[in-house]
Amino acid sequence: NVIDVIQDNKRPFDELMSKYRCAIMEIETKFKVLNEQYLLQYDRNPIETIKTRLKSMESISRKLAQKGKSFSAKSMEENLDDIAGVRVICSFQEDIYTLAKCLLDQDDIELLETKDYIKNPKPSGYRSLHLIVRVPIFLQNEKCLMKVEVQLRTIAMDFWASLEHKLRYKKEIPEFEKDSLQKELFECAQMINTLDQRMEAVKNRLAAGGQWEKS
Ligand code: 0O2
Repeated sequence: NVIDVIQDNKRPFDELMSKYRCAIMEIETKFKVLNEQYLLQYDRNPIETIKTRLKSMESISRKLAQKGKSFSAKSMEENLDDIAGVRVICSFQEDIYTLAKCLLDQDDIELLETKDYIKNPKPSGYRSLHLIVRVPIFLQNEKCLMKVEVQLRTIAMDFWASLEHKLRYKKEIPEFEKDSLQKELFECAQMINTLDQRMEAVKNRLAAGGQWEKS
């Protein structure tokens, strides 16, 4: 029982979760700094919002059990990559790749894994760029390297994902209705991708217009 394990020896769990909270702060600040600099250079913000979350103990224990791993602080650190999560909601698809590159070019960031669900969407229709990175955090007497899952997506992709997430976790929907809703959401994902590309094209035309005025 998870509650018993934590209550027997709470300290290692508290310390580990605190380190993940610090790692989230580090990554969030890096993106805020990039947003600030981009604004000066290009006169617009590439980031709409940043959402952060620490995985709940309930969800951590469920995931470890699914993987056949024991529940302990050490096991959490070794077997899970997404305890700390930072979701960066961008204006355009192009911003996603620009921001990812800027983050990964920083010399204290180590890339562990990339999952590009924009170039290769999931069968559900899900699109986002996922990066598993390691970032250092500096405590009073130690430096720790912590894993963080960064999800980068456009506003439109986020709009789709939040509704699809609700569908997956709503247990009272009958199976036949779930299938048809999944199909509908898959088609919406295609439309959203088309929309993202058209908006990107409009943005590029507007940017080109700016150059015409100057010349
Ligand atoms: P939460 O509450 O967002 O944390 P993993 O499950 O991480 O071991 P997987 O499936 O390879 O292995 O990870 P992946 O593909 O990187 O996806 C993990 C996270 O991406 C999910 O976290 C969701 O946040 C998001 N995601 C992936 N696929 C979908 C999808 O089809 N629809 C939506 N809405 N989100 C998706 P969690 O743990 O499911 O939940």
